[in-house]
Order: sequence, then C-alpha cells, then structure tokens
Amino acid sequence: MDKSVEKGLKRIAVTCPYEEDTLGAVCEAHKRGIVEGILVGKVDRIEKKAHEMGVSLEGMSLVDEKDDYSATDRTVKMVSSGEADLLMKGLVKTAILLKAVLNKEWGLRSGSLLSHLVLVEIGPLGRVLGVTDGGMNMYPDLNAKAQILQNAVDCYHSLGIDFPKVAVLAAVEAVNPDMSATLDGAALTQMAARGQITGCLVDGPLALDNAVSQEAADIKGIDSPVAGKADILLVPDIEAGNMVGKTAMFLAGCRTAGVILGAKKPIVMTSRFDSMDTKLLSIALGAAVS
Ligand code: COD
Repeated sequence: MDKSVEKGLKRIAVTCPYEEDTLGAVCEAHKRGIVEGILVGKVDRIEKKAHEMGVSLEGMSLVDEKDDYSATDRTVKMVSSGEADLLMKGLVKTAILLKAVLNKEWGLRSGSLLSHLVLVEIGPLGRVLGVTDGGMNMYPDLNAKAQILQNAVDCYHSLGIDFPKVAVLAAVEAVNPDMSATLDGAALTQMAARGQITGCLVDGPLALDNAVSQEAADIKGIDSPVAGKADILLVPDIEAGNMVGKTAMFLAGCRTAGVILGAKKPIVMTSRFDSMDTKLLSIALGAAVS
C-alpha cells in the first residue's frame, strides 16, 4: 500500500510550484505531516528553486512536464483519478487551471457549482469568518448563490461546525426592490426556512456591520439570530467578496486560508501575491476538508 495512504496523509498535487511562497508552503506542510507533496512541472526548475531556498524535497514525488498546460492537465488528472487527494495552483494562470478543472472528460466537475470560500481570522473580533464567493463565480444569480451558500455550509460541517450562521450581505438590511442583493438576501432566508438550503441558519439582507457586530445590530433594532454572530458572509458578487477578503488581509493584517469547494476534491487556489503563511493555511484547510 502507498505509504501516505497507510499513514492517513492527504496527497497534494501542485502544478508549477516554481515560486518561493508556494514551494515553501508545500515543503513546510510536507515536513509538518499535514500533506504529502507531489510536485508537477519542470523538475529542473523546481529543484533549482528548492536549492536556492535551501529547502529539502526529500520524500516528495516529482513529476516532469514540459509546460504549464501539460503540467496542469496532468495534475488535474492525478486528482480526478484518485492518485492525489487535493489540487494546488502554483505559478500558472488561473484561467489555465480552471479550464482544466472544468474539463468535461477528465476534470474535477462533480455536478455541483464550484465556489470559493476564504476563512479570515479577525483578531479584534476574536473569531474566524468565512467569506464566499470572492474567487470563482463572478455575478451569481439566486440559484448560484444558494449553491455557493450550501457549499460553504457543507465545508463548515466537514470542519466540525454543525449549524453555522450565515449572513447574506447587502449594503442595507431593509429589502429594497431596487437593490437586487437585498431581494436575494430575503429569498435565501426563506429558502433556508423552507428546507431548500439545509444545515445552517440564514438571515438577510444584512449589512456588514450588523452581520458581525451585536452592538450595530442592537443600535439598528435588528432582532435576528444571525445578526452580530455570523460565521459565514455570503457576498453579492466576486468584486465584493474579493475586496472584503483583501481588505482584511492587506489593510487589517488578518490571516486567511482559501479553497475552492464543490469539485470532486478541494482545490487550493491562492493568488501569486499571497504569503507563504496564507498558502500553508490554505493547504491545511484543503487537507481538512478533502
Ligand atoms: N462551477 C461548475 N461549473 C462551471 C462553473 C462553476 N463555478 N463555471 C463555469 N462552469 C462550467 C459551465 O457550466 C460550462 O459547462 C463551462 O464551465 C464553461 O462555462 P462558462 O463559459 O460560463 O465559463 P468560463 O469558462 O467562461 O468561465 C468560468 C470561470 C470560472 C473561468 C470564470 O467564471 C472566471 O474567470 N471566474 C473568475 C475567476 C477569477 O478570476 N478569480 C479571481 C481569483 S483572485
């Protein structure tokens, strides 16, 4: 039997781990026993980078591929065939990776919508908030939002959080027919009440302040089981989600971990500018939910 399977270790297949933060994070995760690394790409380039960084590739598998496209296709195929348990993006364009992931014959489609979730450690609040979807679906309609919400809830369940509270964010907490995010918030709340979304408590529309601050909710007189206590923030679109995540990271110095959910296996898709810490935490998150 494969040694990693014997030890219960998750195998992460990484496409094009040519830059310091990705390679460093995978080596560290491998060293700490979080995952077993499979590095796919130009092996001489990977080895040269590891040598420059002074990190060891001992115990990891290296798979030689000539370019970004063939490396990414090979990586995705390894995950969809079960040779690896999760996928990670290295120094390769997001479009190349997502096209391979969505390949109808050998990609990682599962029949569900794929969506991105980022966990943000909010120091001043002393808790972790999930934000979705600031990374994959651009302008989701109501149906897509329901699936994005369910993906995040299912992920929380697999992390041991049984009944997360979800705030559907808008700019205001009153339903305004001219603001589609408020209409979606009200509809999703009712869908959860009717059992069309399960395993969570949903309320919306809520504005960001009253979703996370009990004081703000009290001052505005909002009587809601979610207001002030949200675990997950469902944002209206990719622009809002991306800015919430990046504001927390770059302006407030929060630690984050991100993952794409809804595929056959989790996908760690961090951006080039993300730190080694973010990449390491994202690997740990992916391994935990895989
Ligand atoms: N889940 C499952 N299947 C999907 C999804 C999804 N989220 N998105 C598209 N598909 C399927 C469709 O059903 C279809 O069969 C096929 O893929 C192509 O669909 P298109 O033509 O609508 O999609 P594309 O290929 O034009 O775009 C899909 C992307 C995910 C590439 C696109 O939505 C995108 O670029 N998203 C933003 C990614 C990004 O830039 N993130 C920023 C990271 S910081």
